[in-house]
Amino acid sequence: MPGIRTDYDAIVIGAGFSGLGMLWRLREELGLNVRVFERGDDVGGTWYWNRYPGARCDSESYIYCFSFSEDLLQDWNWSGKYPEQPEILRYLQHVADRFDLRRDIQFETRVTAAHWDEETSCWRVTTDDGETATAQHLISGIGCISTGNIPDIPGLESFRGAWHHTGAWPHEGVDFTGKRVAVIGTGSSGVQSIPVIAEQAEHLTVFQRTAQYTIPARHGTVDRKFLEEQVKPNYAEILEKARWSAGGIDVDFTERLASEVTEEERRAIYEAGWETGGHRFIFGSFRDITTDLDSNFTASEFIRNKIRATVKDPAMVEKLLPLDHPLGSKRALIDTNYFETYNRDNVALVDLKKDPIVRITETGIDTESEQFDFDIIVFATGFDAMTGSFFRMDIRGEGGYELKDAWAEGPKTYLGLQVDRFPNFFMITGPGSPSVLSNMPVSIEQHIEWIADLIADMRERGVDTVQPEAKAQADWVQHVNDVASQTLYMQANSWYLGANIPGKPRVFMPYAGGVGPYRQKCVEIAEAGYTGFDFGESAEERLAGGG
Ligand code: NA7
Repeated sequence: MPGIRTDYDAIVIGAGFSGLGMLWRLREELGLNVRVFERGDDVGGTWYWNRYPGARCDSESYIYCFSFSEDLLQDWNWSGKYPEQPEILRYLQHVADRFDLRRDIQFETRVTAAHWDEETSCWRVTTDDGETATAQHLISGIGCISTGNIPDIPGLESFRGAWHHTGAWPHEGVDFTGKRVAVIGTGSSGVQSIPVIAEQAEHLTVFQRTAQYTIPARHGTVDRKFLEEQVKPNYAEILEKARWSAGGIDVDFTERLASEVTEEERRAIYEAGWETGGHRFIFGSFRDITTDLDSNFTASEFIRNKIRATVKDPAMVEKLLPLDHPLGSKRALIDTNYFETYNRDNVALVDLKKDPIVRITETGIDTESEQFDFDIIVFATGFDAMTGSFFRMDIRGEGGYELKDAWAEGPKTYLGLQVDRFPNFFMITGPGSPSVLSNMPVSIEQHIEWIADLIADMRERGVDTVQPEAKAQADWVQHVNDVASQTLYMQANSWYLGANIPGKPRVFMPYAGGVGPYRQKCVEIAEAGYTGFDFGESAEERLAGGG
């Protein structure tokens, strides 16, 4: 080891999928001394905080897992087709216990600042208990959607009822029985929680800003036969396929084009996809619905017709029809009984585009034209995604350069992994990588392995520091923008673009080039000796230079 004396070889922030996997790899494969700081009192990350009713993952359960242990893959049995939040949390707790990870995790400890110390080439990390620890490497496993967005609506502090954000849900749960409830927001969290809350509450009013496309998940218990006969014996191949796929799952995008079939054939294919449910509706129907507006229109219109056929009240249908953006330009949603819920007598829907919220009062919510009384308000209003959680920490690189300033025009990274002038700072699924456009564990593990390999390489070379070259970073940022500009993602106001946060720069943050192509680039860069990365001097070079 070069001559750096620190408390730890690496400090990892967060004990979700990313932090747990990173800790395991650095400790078990590289033998490093690692400390994880986690603000919660247990592992889980996203799945620790998002405990709202109906919370579950949209990836199918068999593919939502770590792959580093074949025994773990074989032993763990999911019970649902999609993994539900309580079970994902149990899975991550199991991983922490099984691999004895807790002993290196300090819970209930929030990282408040991390400053690069040029004198000693290490990170000084300050936590909310007032302690400071040093480490050669700083690795963020803080997640992409972990800082809740509570809109700045006047009067919230005066509300006498209870209010909750889906991403910071009370651990003891919320009893909606006999209550008048408001849900603001119809993204993934709203679409998942609205049907469940509607069943419990006396009355539910949904406040919708953007009408959504959502596809039935066809959730149910896991298909044991499929799991035992097709998945377990073939796990390695399935995961390898996922690693090189577009979205980090083992399902290929069909090559069929919507423009090449008759209307009748198209409808039959959409119907079959609708019956299968989930994201396979998109992957399995036509390749061009994600790239070509005319083809996309056929799928969008198919879903609008499903809404028209499902929802009985024509006035409700009007509000629920997504007309202002194409399918897939915001995050594709999957649901259980979402549109059906609007047929219930105890559910009302407010279209905020026509009747915006003016204020929150002591007793409820006032829109421009109506006053509503509520006992509970649920904010399903999403997150300051991808960058918000970084900005909650005071991160400073060389010369005290603040990450906030480096990213003032939107996040700038090389490969979503590192930032110029922030040596030895790594991000797992940072902006500029496929991250939120993929099945997260696959992208997370790719970064974990890649970061660990790079650190191992540095140790072999005997160098202390690594950071991206400014030009390599600028080129990558340009490439991320170029790829995004060719997609339909630019056609909607989405959190991918920062559009949900007032004042946030409008920059498409994840990399839309696909998990497999992205992985290929990362492999090529590593194999070529980490092109675009600038390594500090080795101990030998320093000695030769008299330093
Ligand atoms: P999302 O997908 O960001 O959804 C947030 C919802 O809240 C969405 O319908 C927003 O409308 C709405 N919203 C946001 N701000 C406001 C204000 N000020 N007033 C009214 N409505 C508002 O967050 P989720 O938690 O549902 O999902 C996040 C991710 O978690 C999800 O994509 C998965 O990756 C898992 P908008 O569409 O912006 O008009």
